[in-house]
Amino acid sequence: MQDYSINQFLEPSNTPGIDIEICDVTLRDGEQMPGVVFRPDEKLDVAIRLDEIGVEIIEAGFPVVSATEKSAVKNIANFGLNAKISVLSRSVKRDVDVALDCDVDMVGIFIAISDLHLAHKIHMSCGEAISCALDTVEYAKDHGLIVRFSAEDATRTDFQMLKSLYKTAEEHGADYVSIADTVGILNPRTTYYIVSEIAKTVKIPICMHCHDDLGMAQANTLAAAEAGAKQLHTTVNGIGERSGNASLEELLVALRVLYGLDRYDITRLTSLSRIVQSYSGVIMPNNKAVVGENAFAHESGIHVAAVLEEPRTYELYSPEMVGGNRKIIIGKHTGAKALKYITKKMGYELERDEICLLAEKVKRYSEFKRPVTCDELRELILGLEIEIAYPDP
Ligand code: HCA
Repeated sequence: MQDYSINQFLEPSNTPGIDIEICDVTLRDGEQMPGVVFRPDEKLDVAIRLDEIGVEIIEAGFPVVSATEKSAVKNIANFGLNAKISVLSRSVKRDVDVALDCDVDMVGIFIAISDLHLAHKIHMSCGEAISCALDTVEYAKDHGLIVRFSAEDATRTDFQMLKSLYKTAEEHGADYVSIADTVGILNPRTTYYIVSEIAKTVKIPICMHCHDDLGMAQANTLAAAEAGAKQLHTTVNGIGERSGNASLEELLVALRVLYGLDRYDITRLTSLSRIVQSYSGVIMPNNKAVVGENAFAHESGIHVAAVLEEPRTYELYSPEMVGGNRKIIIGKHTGAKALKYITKKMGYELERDEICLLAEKVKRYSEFKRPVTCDELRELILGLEIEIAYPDP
């Protein structure tokens, strides 16, 4: 495959080596997006596809939510995937028992000790909350589970308290500590600082779970990786609570293009995105990176002419790399070179003056505020005047 990564800034000092694993939470946090429900067969299909990409951990659900959820998780856990299967658990032993019934490898046990959450959600003192969490961590460890201990709302929790909580969780057997930026308050700089400081506090690996309320989930997740976070949380298409989570496809492509990490099969990303759009009903905007309809679409005459000669002029990475397609759009900005190329592909050999005439017609029709379709272009080539209704205002 063609190397698309021509980047003068990719010096080792600018892009430190990173050692990460992905924990995809589409089937848990993704499904918490209002209105999203995955059927058990859909959950299994998504889990298989995540496994084919090479995602190391799949958070398959929150099994205490319902009997159907529990059986869907159990089915995934017993399907024989390479990925470790994890579930979310509150800091109560009953949730761990349900996780054990599901035959999962790992459990993410969470508690919030930010003042806001203690006062207005869990209605406990900080000491009580910590003691519930630690008991649950110990219980899960005693029952053979890999334990990720997560401080929910970590990024609005007093930092000394947070560090001491992580240290204590490590002493109680947690295998990972997890930073949940539950309301997406971080930016890359603060993320880097927090992860670096926590890395000085605990020896066990750190996980980063980012939300996108300020549109920085993706950048923050990368900053966490640069600061030494091991486990990065993602969802397909970035779906999740409110504005969602860091998106799997954007993260894996950034890791590939900027950090040279090539162990994931990212050619499967576009098809996975389409499947999740269909199962979730959450349709991606055209300009979504990597998987949006426009990710490799070109209309401007200048761009198309260059892309036809050398795609890297206007594509950072190739559509093939992520299982997508390049599209040349015919519209207001279309130039002669693009029309020559397209009409040739359609089987026409047009002279220069015919191309110029066609370009004028295309510009006129594009005033209807949408691209000209191939059928319409054919009719224009044949010299027919075609009827196009103006779209409703
Ligand atoms: C939630 C919980 C969580 C947990 C994150 C984690 C969050 O809000 O439902 O497992 O680390 O964002 O705080 O998703």
